[in-house]
Amino acid sequence: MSANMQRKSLIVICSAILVIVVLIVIFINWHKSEPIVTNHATGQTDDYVGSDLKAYLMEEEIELVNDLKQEYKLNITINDIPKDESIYGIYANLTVPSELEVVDVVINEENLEVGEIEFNEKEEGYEIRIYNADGSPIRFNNYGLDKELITLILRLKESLSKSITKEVSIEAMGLESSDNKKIDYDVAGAKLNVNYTAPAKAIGKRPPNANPLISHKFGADPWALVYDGRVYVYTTHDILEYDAKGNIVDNTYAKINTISLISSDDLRNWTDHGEIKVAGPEGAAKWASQSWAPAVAHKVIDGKDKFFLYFSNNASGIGVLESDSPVGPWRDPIGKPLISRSTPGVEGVVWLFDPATLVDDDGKAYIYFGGGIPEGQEALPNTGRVMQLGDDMISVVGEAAVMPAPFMFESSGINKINGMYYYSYCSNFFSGQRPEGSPAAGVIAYMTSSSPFGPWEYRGTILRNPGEFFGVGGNNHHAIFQFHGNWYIVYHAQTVAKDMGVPKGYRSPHINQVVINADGTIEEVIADYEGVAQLKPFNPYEEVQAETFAWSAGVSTKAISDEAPWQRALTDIDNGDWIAISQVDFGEKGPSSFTARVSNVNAHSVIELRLDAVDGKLIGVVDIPVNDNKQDWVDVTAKVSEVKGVHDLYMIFKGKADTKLFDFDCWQFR
Ligand SMILES: [Ca+2]
Ligand SMILES: [Ca+2]
Repeated sequence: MSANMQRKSLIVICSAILVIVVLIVIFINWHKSEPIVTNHATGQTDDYVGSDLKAYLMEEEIELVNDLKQEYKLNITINDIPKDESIYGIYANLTVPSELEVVDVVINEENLEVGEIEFNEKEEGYEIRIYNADGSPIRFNNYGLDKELITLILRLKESLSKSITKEVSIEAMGLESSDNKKIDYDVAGAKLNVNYTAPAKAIGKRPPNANPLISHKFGADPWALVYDGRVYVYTTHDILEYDAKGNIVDNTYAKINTISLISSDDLRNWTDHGEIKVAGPEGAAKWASQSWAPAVAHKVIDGKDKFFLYFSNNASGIGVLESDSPVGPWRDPIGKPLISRSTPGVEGVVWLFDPATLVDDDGKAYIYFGGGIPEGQEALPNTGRVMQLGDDMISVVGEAAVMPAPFMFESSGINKINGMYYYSYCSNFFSGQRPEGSPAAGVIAYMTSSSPFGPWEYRGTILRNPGEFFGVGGNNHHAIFQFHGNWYIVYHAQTVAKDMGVPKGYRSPHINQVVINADGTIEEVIADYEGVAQLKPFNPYEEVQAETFAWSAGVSTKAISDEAPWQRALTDIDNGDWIAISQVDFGEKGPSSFTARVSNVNAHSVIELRLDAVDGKLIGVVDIPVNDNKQDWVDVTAKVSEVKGVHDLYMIFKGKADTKLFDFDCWQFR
């Protein structure tokens, strides 16, 4: 045979097979269309003409709530009852996942009059039998309609620790007529999914810790500004860098051109104000390519509050932005670096960066900066500088003076404490011998003086390297500030990155308390995850920004105003993500309702309100329907059960899997 003939034969054979298969399928379906009920007692097939007996479950899906008291109702329904038979029993075999138990079976008395219900647990489910003890027939009402026969009440056996997707199904169901004759129902459609999505895992910052301050984004080289009862923490906005294959690589700092800003009035719950666009094509200072290590000063000029943000354009100069508020908007008042290579007195400074500012009691202001090690001068690099700022805060006066800081590396800090000037800095990583009384490698050390320009006396170490406390080292950077009478230090550590498994130079802001001794020395800080105590309870009865929280998992924030990008909403909300607010004071009366403002609802969602833990007591469930005008912000309200006193408040977001559920602007209890 030629190849051509072979191909033709093959086509004929395949076509014949296809025709046979199609005929078989048609034959099977034709027979299927006849309702067939098997009589198990006789083995014969009874044909209930015109009836197609089906049993099903009314519910389509159950989304489990991790609450042992929560009950789930399952209605077993049938479409018809054979009219010519007396029925003496109803039986059903159910498959129920091991996580659930049937706690009760309730007869629907509108449809059914019967005395006895038995339900027994068996392997992977339950057997149910319904009958009258005296052997009389069961009375059915409402012939000809769908009949909800019985309702199963299910509950969780124990708290769920991980996500599940399982099935509840009726394996068999039927009626017992005279002579033990069984009439089976078609149960093919009598199944439903039971789902539970475990809350997402907190990374880096875990309840009840205060450190790191946030975990939904990074933040390095922190600076703290206290204004109007709040602490504003400005940080270098570390962002993950990837190689061509999508792997996270070491932080080069090259892509950082924004400054991240968060604030708090209790040091435990932080509000995300987003990022300040500082350098690069979209930044306020387009001449600059990077924005690292900020310092921010507040000064009243001509009776008006003014804020000045000093930033490092990599290590080649220091710029300044100006604003009327601590959050923005920011503008560049001079359009060039404030401190550059041409500034008098900066010769010999290796790194022209890391500013720190002090506005003195007399209104004069100073800027401290610099770093790096000239060849062979590790013990006394003399690369730190101090300069007086002009009254306008956007100019410098005179010549920069040397800061004689032993083993200086970077990260200048300046404070006035009890009339004394404290200059603090990070020491270098020189591996040779250090004289006794010198700072160790990568620690925050300090000197004091009675004048902003010195002479300076070296006093010791304030904070050792983060590697000693958190098992992940790197550079050390800090700022010290006073708030409500106490002194604190903000610093960074790679704690979130470590928890993510990528300790590659991505840093997170931390806080610990600083104790100033009576003799003016500073007690060495023991850095830890626990951090500082919450300064006051959180008020849930005023409008709270949803971008305010102590702990979170899986969420991020986004600007909701072009003109005011610090006005934000919680976004990237997936099924199982959550936020938690620390020490919420519900008072003695307690709230009756909770309202949330949401938009971009992409799927029917809920917010579970829980106390004290991600699987703690459930006090309310906010139902969030899909709204027609997606972009609009709408208020959704839920009743809440009794709650009094102080609790951590958890908001767990639930809804369709693999969907960004909604955006969340703010909330309030009433
Ligand atoms: Ca998410
Ligand atoms: Ca908001």
